[in-house]
Amino acid sequence: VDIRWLTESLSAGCPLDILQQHRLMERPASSGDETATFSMPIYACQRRTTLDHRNAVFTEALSLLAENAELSQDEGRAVAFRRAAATLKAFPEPLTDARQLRGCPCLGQHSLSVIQDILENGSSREVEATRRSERFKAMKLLTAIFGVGAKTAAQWFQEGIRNLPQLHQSGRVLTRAQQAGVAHYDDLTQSVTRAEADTIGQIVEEAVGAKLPSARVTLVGGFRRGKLSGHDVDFLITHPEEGREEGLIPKVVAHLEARDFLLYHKNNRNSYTEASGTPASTMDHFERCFSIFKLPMPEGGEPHSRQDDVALRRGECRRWRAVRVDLVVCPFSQFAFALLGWTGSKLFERELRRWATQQKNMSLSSHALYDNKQRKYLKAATEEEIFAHLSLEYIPPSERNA
Ligand code: DCT
Ligand code: MG
Repeated sequence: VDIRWLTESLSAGCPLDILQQHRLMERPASSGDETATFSMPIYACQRRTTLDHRNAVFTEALSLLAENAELSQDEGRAVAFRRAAATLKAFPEPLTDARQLRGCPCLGQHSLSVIQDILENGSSREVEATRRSERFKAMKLLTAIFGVGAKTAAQWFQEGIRNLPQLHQSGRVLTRAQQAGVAHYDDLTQSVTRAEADTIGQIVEEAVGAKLPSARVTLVGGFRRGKLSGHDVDFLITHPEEGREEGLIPKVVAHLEARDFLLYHKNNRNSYTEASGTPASTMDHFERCFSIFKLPMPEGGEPHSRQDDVALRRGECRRWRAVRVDLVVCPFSQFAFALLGWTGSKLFERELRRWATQQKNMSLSSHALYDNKQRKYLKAATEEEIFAHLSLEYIPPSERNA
């Protein structure tokens, strides 16, 4: 440990537990080389990652390879590329020389060779070949249909389906979700703006307030992290008197349907109990509604989507757009865990769980935190308390964009 840094940190009031985690940093090799100056904690949940960073060209390349691995259902490879991208998102200066990365974690041979290629040639041959590949393009297009995952898309690709007209011609029987996904494809592949998310927030608050006064609605997901656009809008709903929130989803859905705000919905009931075991799984079990909203567009506003341009040229006047919305209801005692779990980013969440397991012998989920050593659940009323249980420095939502 660097004694000067330790003394400064202690006198600045930094708790010892948080200091100990800094021992879990990659140290730059002492080579006397001026470029090797930076050290970075290993787990993304130990770092502050804002939306604006200095190395978009590298993070976009690595994210594309991660996406390609996800589409090939190669989770291990996908996570490796996601972690490498996250390291570069947290890197404080523009990268001009790979030697700057000495002391940075989660950069394997493969990621480093992609970075080196970009540094030398302005782009990576592997990334550009992937971007152009027929399989990648088709898989991206097909998985962009709501209700279609990588497994289904791979099967369709195998059968020669590359696009929506071919899917239509194939005569495949689609699920109800996929039918809605195809019907609203153009709208749902356009990103949702913050203003649209706020309008939907007002609609949801009105519906929830009508069915359960004093219930609280919180915007979560990417928008809570400060993103200006997203692929959907996520809301977490709770009520301070535990138990009052039970069965809320069907009532809210009926209220929204009566006002013509829903194009599609599927409700899931809450299936979580503490007795069902320690919270190891990444899926949560909350009462939940996956939906497609019919969002009215402001009078005189610009047409939002391509489909709208088409509709307008046809002389039709469509004054709404489709938007994916997730409603999640949680018991009040689980609110802090659900808030932390539903704020993301996905990698930040994965890293929190990995930290909990590997460094603290605990299991973290969107429902609870279980201490395997003490064999008990650790309660928390706020996200700050969860970070404290995990001996992590508190990271606000805007800095969880790993
Ligand atoms: N989540 C997670 N693990 C998953 C899926 C979701 O931890 N496998 C959490 C993290 C984010 C939150 O749920 C909402 O998920 P998304 O809407 O998919 O992510 P987002 O960050 O809101 O991204 P976008 O802005 O594109 O909606
Ligand atoms: Mg989201």
